Amino acid sequence: MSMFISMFSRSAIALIICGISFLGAAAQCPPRPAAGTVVQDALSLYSQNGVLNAGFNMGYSVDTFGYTHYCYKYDASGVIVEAPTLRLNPGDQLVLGVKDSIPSPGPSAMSGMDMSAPAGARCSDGGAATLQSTNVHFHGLNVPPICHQDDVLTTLIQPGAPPFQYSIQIPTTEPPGLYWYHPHVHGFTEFQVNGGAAGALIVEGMEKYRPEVAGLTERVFVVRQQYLVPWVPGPYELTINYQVTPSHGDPAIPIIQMRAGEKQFWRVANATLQDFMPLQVTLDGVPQPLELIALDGYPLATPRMQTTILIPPAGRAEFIVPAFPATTSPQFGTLAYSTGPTGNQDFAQLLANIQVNSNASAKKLVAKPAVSASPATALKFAGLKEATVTANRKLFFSEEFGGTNGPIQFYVTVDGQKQQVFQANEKPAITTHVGAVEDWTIENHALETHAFHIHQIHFMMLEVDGKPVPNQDLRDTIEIPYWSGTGPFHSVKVRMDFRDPTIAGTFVFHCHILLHEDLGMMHKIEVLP
Ligand SMILES: [Cu+2]
Repeated sequence: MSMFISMFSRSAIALIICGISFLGAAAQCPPRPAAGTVVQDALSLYSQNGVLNAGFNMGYSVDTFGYTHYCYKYDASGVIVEAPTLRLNPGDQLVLGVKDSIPSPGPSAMSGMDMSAPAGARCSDGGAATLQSTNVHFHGLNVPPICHQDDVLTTLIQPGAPPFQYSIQIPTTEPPGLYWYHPHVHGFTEFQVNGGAAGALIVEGMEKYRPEVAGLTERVFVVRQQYLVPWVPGPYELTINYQVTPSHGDPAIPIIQMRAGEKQFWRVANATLQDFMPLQVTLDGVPQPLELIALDGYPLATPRMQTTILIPPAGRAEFIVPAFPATTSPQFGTLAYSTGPTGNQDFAQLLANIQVNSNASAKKLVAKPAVSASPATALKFAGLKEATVTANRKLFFSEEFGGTNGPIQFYVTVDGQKQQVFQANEKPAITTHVGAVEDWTIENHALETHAFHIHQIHFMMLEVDGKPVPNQDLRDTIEIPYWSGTGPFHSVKVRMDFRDPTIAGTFVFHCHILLHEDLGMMHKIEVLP
């Protein structure tokens, strides 16, 4: 998307870079792991007696190579660590205080699209959204879109304000699996996710639904992405658990350790800005069979063997990696992915070398309890397949070049409505009500692949390009391939479940290429009680 650079003046870019000099030491992110070292999981924070109580401090710094780092800092008994993994059981409460310590004036004094809600409807500090404002979206959690829970439309945490308290009850029927948290201030999401502000959240109990994982060593890998200058596509690098992968020139390769003869349960979050990742584990160049257990934090009805697992930006995949003999040298990486004529280039990338040891160097990270005697209860969205559909809708992604509003505009549009970018004060593009079950067909009219995401609920996959899918997985983010310029548009048809009264309220659906979201490829949906 090289055209895009012209939207931003060189002075604006210089201003962003100049911001480095404004930094105070207190805001700095902790050092990241050295390249070519053993990949470590993030610190896990566990709920106790049904509550996980924690505090994050949002910081910012620029590393010696010029990459900006935003970071969720957590004080672990005097040691500052980044983005711990939050672990909760269904029914638990997450009490999370978030303080904004992004320096002000920080990376730039730019103030962008004002997402502030009308006076009286604001949560937290209000005011205008700037590069220094933040908030938190709990991606995938099926929880209310209201103040102090998973609201991104009216929640703004401003620098220096007292910590903002999130208090979220994890539903008792929440699917066990991998979720993630990240900032979601419209206009600035890419900036803050760029280089680091993202972490994993796990709802425990996968072994109750997928006993295949019971007793396995578990690893949590968060793949992030950083641009030298966010908003300006150019050099970028991927990181795995904050360790830089060999993106440009640096030959050091992260190391994942496994014991010889040991299967492992990997939980991988795509926390990149825009990267579609077809993941593989290879041995001597041959893709190995991976047993896919869950997608987007929802256990599959039946596990399936795949040699390639595609996760769009913001998607998650949980799978069992086969055992390898000692002295073999498997590798973990992502293939290149074509996002179309106007899309970003998603390169093939080695993420880690797997070191298979006969000794016990790879410790068992989580001692999984034996499979619980308590029966697995029905999860959220149970019975959706058989539910009566109350409405059908069609939406489409599109892009416009050379329009009056700039060189390029990104739209997601409800069929029959006018193409327009997201506005903070817009009326919801879709209004529905609690109890509705809707089938949405989402087309892509652009020459670029987009990633559809809706907050608050998962949706059931029904069709791709008009053909029923073999596996009706529950997803919260799905890729919709680009239009080649001729022939029919690609589409997915999904079933939306608005039956749960706790998700009543106003929330958003958008493209999860974060630049697109920031530029308005998003709209509101209101679910009336
Ligand atoms: Cu997009």
